[in-house]
Amino acid sequence: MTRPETVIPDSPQEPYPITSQSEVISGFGRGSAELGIPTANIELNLEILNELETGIYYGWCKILPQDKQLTYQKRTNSDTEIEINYGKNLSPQDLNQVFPMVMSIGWNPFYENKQKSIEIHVINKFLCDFYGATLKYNILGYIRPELNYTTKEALIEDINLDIEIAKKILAKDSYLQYNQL
Ligand code: RBF
Ligand code: MG
Repeated sequence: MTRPETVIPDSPQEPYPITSQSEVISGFGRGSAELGIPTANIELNLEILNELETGIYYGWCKILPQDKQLTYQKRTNSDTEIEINYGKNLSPQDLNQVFPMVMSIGWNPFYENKQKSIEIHVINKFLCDFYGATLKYNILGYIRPELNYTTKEALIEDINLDIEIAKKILAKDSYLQYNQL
């Protein structure tokens, strides 16, 4: 399938905004390492997220640190360990800001995941990760379905296009007014 054109409504339409919050959990570690586009994997903890069409969405998000003791956890399917720091390494600036985000819901056909996943790429340059933190977010619209690709570079190119589309939409007043979380 080729990438369909994204329809951009003048303002968020039903069923948006969908507002929720989830814990940042460990993923495969591919986003940062392989694609150079880190994603925060979150728990699928809301039935409406399961009912949404799989694909790529945009909205706003905010990181809420948790007051918990630092721990370590082994990734599934690999020997690497991750630090569950609950967002405590982030700067005050990163914690008091609402960021634009793109969200991927589905099976990542390029990687043939066996489990449905939800990942958020927060559009900002972070100096550290934030496993265990809570991500509060609202979804305001849909960009495109999940696609398969013949190369990793083509996937990266499409994700970068999603990011540009999301930034452009979210800069409109009718979307900007939702950036309070
Ligand atoms: N994976 C796919 O297999 N097909 C896609 O079309 C696709 N689109 C994505 C769009 C965005 C904005 C993001 C953040 C991720 C997307 N992914 C897609 C998921 C990507 O494969 C995943 O983030 C990495 O494998 C890291 O888990
Ligand atoms: Mg990830």
